[in-house]
Amino acid sequence: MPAILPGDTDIYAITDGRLSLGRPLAVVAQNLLNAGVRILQYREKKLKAGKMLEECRMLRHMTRETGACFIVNDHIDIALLVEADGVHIGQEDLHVAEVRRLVGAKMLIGLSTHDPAQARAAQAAGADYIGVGPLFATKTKEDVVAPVGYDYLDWVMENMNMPFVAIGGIKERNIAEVARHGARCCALISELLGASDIAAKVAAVRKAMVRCLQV
Ligand code: 3NM
Repeated sequence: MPAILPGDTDIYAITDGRLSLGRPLAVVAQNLLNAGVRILQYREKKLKAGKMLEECRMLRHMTRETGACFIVNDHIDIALLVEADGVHIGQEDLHVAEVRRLVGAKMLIGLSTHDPAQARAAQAAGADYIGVGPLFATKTKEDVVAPVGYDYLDWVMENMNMPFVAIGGIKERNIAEVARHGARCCALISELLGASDIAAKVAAVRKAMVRCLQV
């Protein structure tokens, strides 16, 4: 089965143990997957590699059971070890071409981009999808660049022909506007993980996205 890309679904969920209200990763992930989330990225910046591998093995198992796409942030070695569907990297990580040499043709490579030049370079280098953001201010990512607002998203809509995921400060309250600007797949971290009822939040976010498309 080919891996699901951001263009194929609405919500791209990303883990962060520090924002999960103390709930275990297994519970948070199960809630997200039960709510129908079809792309899950493991993103933990402060854990040791051994722990990350253990957690990724668990998420790989859970995502296989539900047919969801599993992406590992930053750690190409762990992505390979657990046979993830993809790896997501940033501008300061290994170049996409080098990552491709390591992971082969089948594994998806996602690259965070923050401006048009980065988007074009990502496509030229063979990335399978790009992150487009941060749309709004966010406290979730350290060393994050200044919000790019809708200008960059609008530019991507007009000029790029590849799957992308909008990210950065996206909430239930602003996702309709993001969708109105053309985003069909949005990544939300604090909004989903910080919800006391994750399934209800996923449903509400979806509803807000769909409502905007019907106007
Ligand atoms: N990447 P929240 S913004 C992980 O712009 C990440 O590339 C970004 O978290 C980028 O939904 C971001 O809590 C954090 O704002 C998004």
